[in-house]
Amino acid sequence: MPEPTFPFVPYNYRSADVQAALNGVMAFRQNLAARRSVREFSPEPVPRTVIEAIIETAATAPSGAHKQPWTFCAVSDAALKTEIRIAAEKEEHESYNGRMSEEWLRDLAPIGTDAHKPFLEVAPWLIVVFRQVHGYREDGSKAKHYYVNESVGIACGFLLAAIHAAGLAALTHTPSPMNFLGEILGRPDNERPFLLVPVGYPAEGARVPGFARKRLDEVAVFY
Ligand code: IYR
Repeated sequence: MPEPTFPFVPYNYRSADVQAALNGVMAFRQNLAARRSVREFSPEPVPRTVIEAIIETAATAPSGAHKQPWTFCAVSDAALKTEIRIAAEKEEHESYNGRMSEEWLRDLAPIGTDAHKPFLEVAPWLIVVFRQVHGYREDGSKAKHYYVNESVGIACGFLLAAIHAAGLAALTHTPSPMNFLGEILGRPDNERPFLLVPVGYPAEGARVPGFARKRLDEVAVFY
């Protein structure tokens, strides 16, 4: 290995023993397994401090060459949420009425989604995650970013886990196409919308599809 130029610091994070490892991962698994995508939100406000802590957690994700190629836009402003809803529903309407294949519509039928997206106005926060296709140096020149989709995807996983840890619910929403998000939020030209995540408490009486997850033997192969 070449001599690193970063100042290196000691790192000795580890479980005490196998039992502690199992206890740790089982508790984490049980907690994460209770996370569900929610489409019916309560309008109950969520303090900005909670959203800040959630975003700080997401931003601990690893990234290509540690470029941290993400921007998290947290929207609670009602007028902006309305603007986003109107633009999203316009695109979704086109999608559900012609752009999506028959197979796609059949696959979504069990979940019961349609072009109607009230949660974009009802949820107290919309976190819009942008991926930075490149960065800008102080002098305005372009800086390369690496593995942007992988990095931002991992950060979004951390984001969803943090939202759940805060006792809140979220939806991974991808209106398509979603260029309108950069326009409405006035984002710079190096940013592309990646994911739209409404955050809040589930509405009273909210329900989610009663589906099961794949078992270990269906998702893992050991060699
Ligand atoms: N983006 C659309 C359609 C949609 C697509 C998939 I794949 C889903 O898992 C759910 C919805 C919408 O949000 O309705």
